[in-house]
Amino acid sequence: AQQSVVNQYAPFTTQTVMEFVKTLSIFDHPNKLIVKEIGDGNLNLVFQLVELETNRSIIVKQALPYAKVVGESWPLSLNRAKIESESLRMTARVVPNLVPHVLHTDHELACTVMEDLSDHHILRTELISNQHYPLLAQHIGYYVAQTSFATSDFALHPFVKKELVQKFTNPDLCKITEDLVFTDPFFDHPTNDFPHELRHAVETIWADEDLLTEVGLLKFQFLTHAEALLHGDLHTGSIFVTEQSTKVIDPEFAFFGPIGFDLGQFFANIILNTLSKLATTDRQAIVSDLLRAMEQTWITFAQEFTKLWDESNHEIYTNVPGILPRFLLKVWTDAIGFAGCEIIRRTIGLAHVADLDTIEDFHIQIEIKERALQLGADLIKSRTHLYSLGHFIQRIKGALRS
Ligand code: SR1
Ligand code: MG
Repeated sequence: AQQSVVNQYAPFTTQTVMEFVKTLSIFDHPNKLIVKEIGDGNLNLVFQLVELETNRSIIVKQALPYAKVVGESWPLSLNRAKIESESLRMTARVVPNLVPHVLHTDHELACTVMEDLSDHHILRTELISNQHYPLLAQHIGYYVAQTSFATSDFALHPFVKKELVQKFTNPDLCKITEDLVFTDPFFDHPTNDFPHELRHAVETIWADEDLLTEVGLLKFQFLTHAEALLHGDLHTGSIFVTEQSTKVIDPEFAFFGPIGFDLGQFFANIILNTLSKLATTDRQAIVSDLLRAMEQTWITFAQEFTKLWDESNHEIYTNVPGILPRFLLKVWTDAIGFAGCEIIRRTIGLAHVADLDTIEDFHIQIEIKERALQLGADLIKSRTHLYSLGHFIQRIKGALRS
């Protein structure tokens, strides 16, 4: 590879990102590029570069040394760019069709050059406008099963696993989750963001000691259960879709944690979208599709994980029949608890979701947010009793009815 003309970290401008890309021999006509900054996320710069002659395009994603959504007062390590590109390469080994293809990585400049997925749509926006993606659930269940099994102690030599745990130690980004998902929304903290009309419902959460006990326990699981390499931020804004294709993007929060966390975040964001449909008429069919999507995600995950378990011959305990069901039950229970935390934090914490915030009628928005808070708390507290998919779906249906 040619030496970069830009070789010391500075946030890219449209000019410098073009200079950088010219050094990479990706395009045949690098002098005729159109560059746009298209990032709408909370943390990074994202540039799209299109070659005029051929219409070929790529994405350059660069980490900023602070959280863009808050500003320079919230410094963040640039190492997350390395974590993201390493995680994309790692997951591509088992699910090459479900992640964007990485073309180049520059650790010094904290950036990743990757395939442009502009022919795909962001899942969150699609769900808000009632689009249905029939392959989504199978793809996500398969993604989580394959990536988690391959990086777990069930598949890896313990030395290799521990090396990977070190490589994917991601303190700054984990701290964001520890604070924004598991801590701040459950206390009167300045990062929280909710209208005063919700205050009574929020104070009910803060005063609920049983709930705080369970959230505290879930937080310690997140901190200590290094089961497998997670995506770490698997909400519906981290998923790109077309009719046929699903791409999981943005794994900068990747680290070794409890497998149920990725599933729980995905479930929570589907549930938040489902709740938002209460603001629409004629919602029956959409809601059934969303509930089925969650069921299908779990069923695919459990089937694929079981297949990998049965085929594996590395860890002797995979041959002891009682272990897999117990392990899957742990993942399931964790997923429900983590989903509850994610539902609550997306309703009253720092980072909201458009699914709820774009509900036009303010009174309906408040009513739905109250239901979201109650459902989140209920899932957290009753997670060990919701043994089956059926129990879980009934709880959600209850929240939609009450
Ligand atoms: C300061 S970052 C806020 C949120 O955006 C990311 O996508 C994560 O979900 C994080 O919690
Ligand atoms: Mg993100």
